Amino acid sequence: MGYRMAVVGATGAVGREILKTLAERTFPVDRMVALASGRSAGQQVSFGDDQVLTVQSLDSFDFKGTDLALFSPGAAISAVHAPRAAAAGCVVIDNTSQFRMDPDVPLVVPEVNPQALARFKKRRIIANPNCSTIQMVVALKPLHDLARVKRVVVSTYQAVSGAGREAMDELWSQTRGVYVNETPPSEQFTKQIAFNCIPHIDNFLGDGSTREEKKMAEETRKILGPDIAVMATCVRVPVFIGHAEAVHVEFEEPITEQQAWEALREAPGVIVLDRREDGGYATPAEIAGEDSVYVSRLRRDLTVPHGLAFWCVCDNLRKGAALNAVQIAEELVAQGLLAA
Ligand code: 11C
Repeated sequence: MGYRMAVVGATGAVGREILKTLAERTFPVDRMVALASGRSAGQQVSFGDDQVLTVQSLDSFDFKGTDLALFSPGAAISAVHAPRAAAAGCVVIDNTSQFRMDPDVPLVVPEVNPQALARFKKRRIIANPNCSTIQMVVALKPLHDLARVKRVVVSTYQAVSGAGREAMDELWSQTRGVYVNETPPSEQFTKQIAFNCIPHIDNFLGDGSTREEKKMAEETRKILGPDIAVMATCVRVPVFIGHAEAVHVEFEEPITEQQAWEALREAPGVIVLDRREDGGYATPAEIAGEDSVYVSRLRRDLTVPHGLAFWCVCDNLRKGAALNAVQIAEELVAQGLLAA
């Protein structure tokens, strides 16, 4: 028995990864429909080893008879079409920022707060967190269970794929252009991304922070605990796939490095790669295509009473987006919340 499914935003970087992940994990699918904006309708995307799907227009698609839709089309499009799908009886897992802070929409990372799923029935929408939040809360959860996280200071090093396929193309063409003295202008980013770092992801807010930084703080509180203080600086770096984060954590209670190591080694979705020697840590180039959150450079932070610092890296398109969405679907099935 399988589900009648749709993937919305099927031609984008995350949409394609969702199709690939569903097939790899043999999610039970009876019928798959690929949807995108009218401009992409007619394109073809592959699903599994043997299916080629012709992309249909989202605008004219009737969600009646679709059990589950995984959305990744951009927040403005989800704002219109996710409630429309839900009203037609479809369960929506939305990968955009549109519904994340809605109190009636659970924001779920299955390794961290699977119990939150039970609240999805009011709107029939479940939100997938931002990629930079997901990897951080997966690593923080086992430590929070041990000693209660009080405050987090995080600096991110975010791959261009977080900004979509055109952004990946821009890094490629600018990098090549620098060598031949013909650097193309920046269209996807506010400054040159090749051989550079840009301390600006998403729009600026009135207090000098950016929306990406605000998302990390608010989403972490919604998922892990309402009292956790988060200060984030989010930076775009010239990496194609794999976000990295330097995370500094202050805890309510004492916690030793040994306790933290052991808890992280046991934690679902986490791989500790931490040898205190040259190369004994994970980097984005090595973990692209992997499912886990890699934790390295774990050490004490002696500048606060109960402090630890670590480095974590994760494939932002997989666990940061597509895989987490598919794991939410799997969790819905496991909890008996998804009728076929
Ligand atoms: C980036 N984290 O790397 C963003 C992408 O709120 O879903 C995901 C934006 C979001 O640019």
